[in-house]
Amino acid sequence: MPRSLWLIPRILLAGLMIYGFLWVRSFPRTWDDAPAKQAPKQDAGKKGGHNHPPDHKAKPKPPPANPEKVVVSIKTGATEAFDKLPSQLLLTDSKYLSNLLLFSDLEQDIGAFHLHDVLSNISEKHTVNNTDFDLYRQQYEYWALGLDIGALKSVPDPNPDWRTKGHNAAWALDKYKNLHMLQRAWQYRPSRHWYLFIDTDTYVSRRNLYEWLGQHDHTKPWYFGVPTQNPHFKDGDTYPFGHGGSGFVLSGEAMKRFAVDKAGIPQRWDKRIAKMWFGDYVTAAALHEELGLNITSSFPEFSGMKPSTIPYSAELWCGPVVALHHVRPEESCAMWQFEREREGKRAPMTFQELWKKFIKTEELGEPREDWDNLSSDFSNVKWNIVFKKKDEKPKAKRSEAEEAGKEEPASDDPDESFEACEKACAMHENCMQYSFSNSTAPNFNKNGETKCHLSSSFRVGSMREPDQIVSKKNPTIWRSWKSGWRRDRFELWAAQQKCGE
Ligand SMILES: *[C@@H]1O[C@H](CO)[C@@H](O)[C@H](O)[C@H]1NC(C)=O
Ligand SMILES: *[C@@H]1O[C@H](CO)[C@@H](O)[C@H](O)[C@H]1NC(C)=O
Ligand SMILES: *[C@@H]1O[C@H](CO)[C@@H](O)[C@H](O)[C@H]1NC(C)=O
Ligand SMILES: *[C@@H]1O[C@H](CO)[C@@H](O)[C@H](O)[C@H]1NC(C)=O
Ligand SMILES: CC(=O)N[C@H]1CO[C@H](CO)[C@@H](O)[C@@H]1O
Repeated sequence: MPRSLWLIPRILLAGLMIYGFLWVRSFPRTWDDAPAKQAPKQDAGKKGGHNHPPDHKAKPKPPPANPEKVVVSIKTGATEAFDKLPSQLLLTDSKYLSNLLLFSDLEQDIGAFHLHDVLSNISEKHTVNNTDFDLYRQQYEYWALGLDIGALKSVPDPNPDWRTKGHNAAWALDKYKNLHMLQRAWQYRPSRHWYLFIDTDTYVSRRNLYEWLGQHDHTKPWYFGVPTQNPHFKDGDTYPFGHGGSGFVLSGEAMKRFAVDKAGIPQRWDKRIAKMWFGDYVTAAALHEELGLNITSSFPEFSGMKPSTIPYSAELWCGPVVALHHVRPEESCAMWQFEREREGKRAPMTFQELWKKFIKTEELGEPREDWDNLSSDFSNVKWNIVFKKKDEKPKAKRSEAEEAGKEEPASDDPDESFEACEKACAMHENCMQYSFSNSTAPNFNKNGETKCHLSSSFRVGSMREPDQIVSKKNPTIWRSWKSGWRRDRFELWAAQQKCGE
């Protein structure tokens, strides 16, 4: 063969080697050191979010986690199991059922599915004189006699407190489950890579879950969740906890440390739980005190929201949706259908798509009475706009125009009326929506308590009948809400966003 003919295969081979080298080099970069995205964000929950990388297309993606190595546990209770679990089970693809665990407070079967009673091994000395367990005993009696266990939903919390106002006995019993649930998840499905814990009203996009888990290292101890610090629970409850309904994830390594290296944690903690508030906090406290493990934020992939309550904004617009919360069965169904419609797409389902699918067509031109678009909600802190109230020195950062030395135009006090609040929104160029409460409500930011609440995120919210204010000071006041949107502004903004496929 003439020498010149050898050249072509040589060039091809060299090209192939360079390509292979680049491929190998780029591959582990996001794989090795756990979160591909960012360093742990311990207080992200307080701020309500984090800076999501705006552009996903540049990074090579690690392969998704193997579903065989991912355990999903759903926590329920006997008073709600038959109402709430069936839709979850219907919408779970049969290929994932072998790694699905159901944890409850009564040993039962729903069709072919077994519900494990995770309270069954708690020592009698912690339950016999503990009125929190009255419901547990009653449930068993009802079950043995064939009575309607669902009726026990109305049994009130036997040890009520103003902070847990409105909760029932089933809620009070729930906190004893968490640590036992973790232990049993390992016992029934040991040595898997990932363990996800959710509630019955959590919707999980399986595809996005496996992709997201694939970006993290399961051989390191991880506790992922939506870090929450309930403002009503300050005294002594200092650890941010992963809100259970939003879903929290433990890596195989964290679970091994919990269940094997430090075996017996649930048994050692049982005596402490009566004095603690709720199970999600128990989990965070035990992981911290026993393993030195703190929560890492998985917001907004795990948001604790659903399409109508998601704070649509730049922070999450192009990011993937892994888990939603407070999702009613018919809403889960709509999500499931949507995921099937877009099944062929290469890119993961994003928040932007949820907006287009579920919100874009909503009629939000007119303000709504008895409606709370959640402008002031705790979960909206990051987007809650600090504004100047009348007769007040500016408290916080002011807009660029103001900083440039211009006098703010003389304005009404936004708290004066709904119309004044609407006007205040119009004057803040980032304001996407506003809500007005007829008595002041907290904003969880520097605004303190106001009637007008402005937000730079766009949320639909929901009907909200006037409700009685929960406060020690003035328990007789009723508060009503009215909300409005700047759909024009938001659509303009949305049209300018490019997420990249
Ligand atoms: C409960 O305790 C009994 C006796 O100690 C033990 O045999 C059993 O394995 C335990 N069950 C679970 C699920 O931990
Ligand atoms: C439960 O209370 C009864 C009556 O006060 C007492 O006799 C018994 O010792 C208590 N049991 C436990 C395990 O504390
Ligand atoms: C975990 O959080 C606590 C505060 O709650 C902090 O003191 C501690 O240093 C954190 N530990 C790690 C390993 O980040
Ligand atoms: C707010 O509106 C509700 C419902 O209309 C009413 O019952 C309540 O008295 C009002 N509260 C105040 C402080 O005006
Ligand atoms: C559907 C929904 O999320 N409704 C919420 C509206 O806001 C109030 C107070 O923030 C919540 O209690 C509701 O659950």
